[in-house]
Amino acid sequence: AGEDGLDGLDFDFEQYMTSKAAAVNEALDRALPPRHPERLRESMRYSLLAGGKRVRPVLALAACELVGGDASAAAPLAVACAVEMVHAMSLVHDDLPCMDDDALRRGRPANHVAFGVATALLAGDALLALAFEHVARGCGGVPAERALRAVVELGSAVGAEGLAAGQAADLAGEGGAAVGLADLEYIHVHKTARLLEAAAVCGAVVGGGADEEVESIRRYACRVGLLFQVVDDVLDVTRTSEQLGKTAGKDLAAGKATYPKLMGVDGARAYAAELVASAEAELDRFDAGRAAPLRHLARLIAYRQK
Ligand code: GRG
Repeated sequence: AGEDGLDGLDFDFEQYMTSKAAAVNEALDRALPPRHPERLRESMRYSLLAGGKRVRPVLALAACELVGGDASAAAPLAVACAVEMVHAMSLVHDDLPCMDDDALRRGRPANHVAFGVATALLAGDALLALAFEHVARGCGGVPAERALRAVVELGSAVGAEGLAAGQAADLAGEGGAAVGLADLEYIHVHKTARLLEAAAVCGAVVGGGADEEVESIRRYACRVGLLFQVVDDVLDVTRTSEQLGKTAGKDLAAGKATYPKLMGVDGARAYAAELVASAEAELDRFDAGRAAPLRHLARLIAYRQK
């Protein structure tokens, strides 16, 4: 593959991503209209509607199309919006003073800085509840068994087997507990990969995917989630050494465990290469044209330079 790793992929991913993200943004705006401009609602809209690459919803829609579903139907759009609502909730809560205590998110004041801690907490709670309400409302057109599977998938990705578990493990590490490679993997699988997995699985389930197809898509998404974090850690090191004397990456500065620290930069690069190859291998069973968006996404994450 060439420098950007996209050789041989004749597909306009940027156009795909832009048009899918636009459909998601419109649906999110409809899901949470500014009808009652009270503070709680404003705070929810602040974090749901301004910015964000919409990777998770696009993954849900692409997985739906991969199994032959219609991504413009109500159910796929509903699960796509729901995963973004959960993601927005997790960012709002992650930034709170009792968690990561970050004042900035996506280049502007974090939700609790703009609206206060109590409102930010409630906005996160309300976004989480809305996610499930939204799936239930939007899945009327798919068999009830599939709608229920989507709800179970989303719930397990958020709860004590998902985001909340990952965050708890991460906080334990910050509290001084030793973090080895297995712990680091646990944190990233739960904090990052599980929601990407749920996005892809829910899209494929409501799109009518067969069980083996759904499981391939699950493995693909889990590997892409880990890949995202491994590459992030590597870029943190290379950026830092390039800008010696300038700001170090936040995690490095905080002395947090990272892949390069635990396996060396070359080891982490080799691991990333393994992850992108094994993620892509899961797509081999599908029609090449339909798999192109997800193949592209995996390579963009693997070969990104910032
Ligand atoms: C309250 C049940 C409950 C759970 C919350 C706070 C928390 C538990 C979990 C934290 C999860 C978290 C913040 C994970 C980091 C995930 C990550 C890779 C974020 C960055 O995602 P991007 O790059 O962000 O897709 P954009 O801004 O593009 O949306």
